[in-house]
Amino acid sequence: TRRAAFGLAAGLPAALLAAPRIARAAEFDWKYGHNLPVTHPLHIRAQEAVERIARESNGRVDIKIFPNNQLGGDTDMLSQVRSGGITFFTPSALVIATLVPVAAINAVGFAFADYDQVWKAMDGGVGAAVRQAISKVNLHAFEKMWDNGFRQMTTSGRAIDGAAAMDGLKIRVPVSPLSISMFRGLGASPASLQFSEVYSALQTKIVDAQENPLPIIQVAKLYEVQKSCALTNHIWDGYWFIASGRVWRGVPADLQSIVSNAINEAGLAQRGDIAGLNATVQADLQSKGLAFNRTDPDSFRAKLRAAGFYGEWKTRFGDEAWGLLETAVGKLA
Ligand code: X2X
Repeated sequence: TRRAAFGLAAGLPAALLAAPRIARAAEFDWKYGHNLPVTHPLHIRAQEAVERIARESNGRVDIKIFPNNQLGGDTDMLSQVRSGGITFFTPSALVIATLVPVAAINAVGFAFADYDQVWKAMDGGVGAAVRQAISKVNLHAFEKMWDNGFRQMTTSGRAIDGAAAMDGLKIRVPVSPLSISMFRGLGASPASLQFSEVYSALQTKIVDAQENPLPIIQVAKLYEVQKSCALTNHIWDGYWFIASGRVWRGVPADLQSIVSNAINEAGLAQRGDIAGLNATVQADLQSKGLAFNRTDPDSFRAKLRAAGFYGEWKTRFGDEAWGLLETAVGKLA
């Protein structure tokens, strides 16, 4: 909401005069909601960006962060950012795909071999196509995608040692048609739940398994309710930093560039944080009792191919988007 700035009233205590951000209302007073604990690099770097934006805008922009699903789960925050109830949200590609189907293109099973391929695609043609599609539903996506990570599978039951172990596995996946299709293709029994419900669903054994990048398993303490982790790297997932299109269009160009620069640069720093964590997080989770095993991606890929997964999603995404992905990663289907 845009508020008129008012001058400092005479007689305010000196402490308030010394802290103009507190003493006067900002011209732009915005809310940003996300689904992660405050210990995750996404929150930490977003917090830095918010402080930088306040500073560089001389207090004209005040963004308040609501972390950890305080405003509701992903589905709720997605509708709030569409209605303008909140100004910013960071949905995973999987989640925004419920609204913008092509946004799930980066999550095609076993598409990316490594981060070089990921950032080449997401900072290049694939990311540009997705942002274009996001703009059509009246949302603004900032240019640099933030890292969630390569997703790994954990379970409280027997270790997932290969694709055969997927048969009948009760596994939580995000609210994502692609995830449901992929895990059905692997023979599992997937259930869509918002992230806000995952810990308790695992604890009460509503589901036995879940899949997420290791930094999330760490900060959300999922190791407390899971026994083993299969390093599958089955999906690379990232977060789009999005703004309400209506609000964004009303922001003067000078402030747009302050906000965009701060958010995009924070996103690049956040990618570096996840890269750093990727080097240490497995040892930390092991020390907390989570057992790890490697898996052979070929057994999973073969099962997906046999289930028609690649053919189906090539059709659903369309030749153009699929072609952009294949430009980055090589032939898929
Ligand atoms: O819900 C999840 O699993 C998470 C945290 O990875 C997403 O935001 C998709």
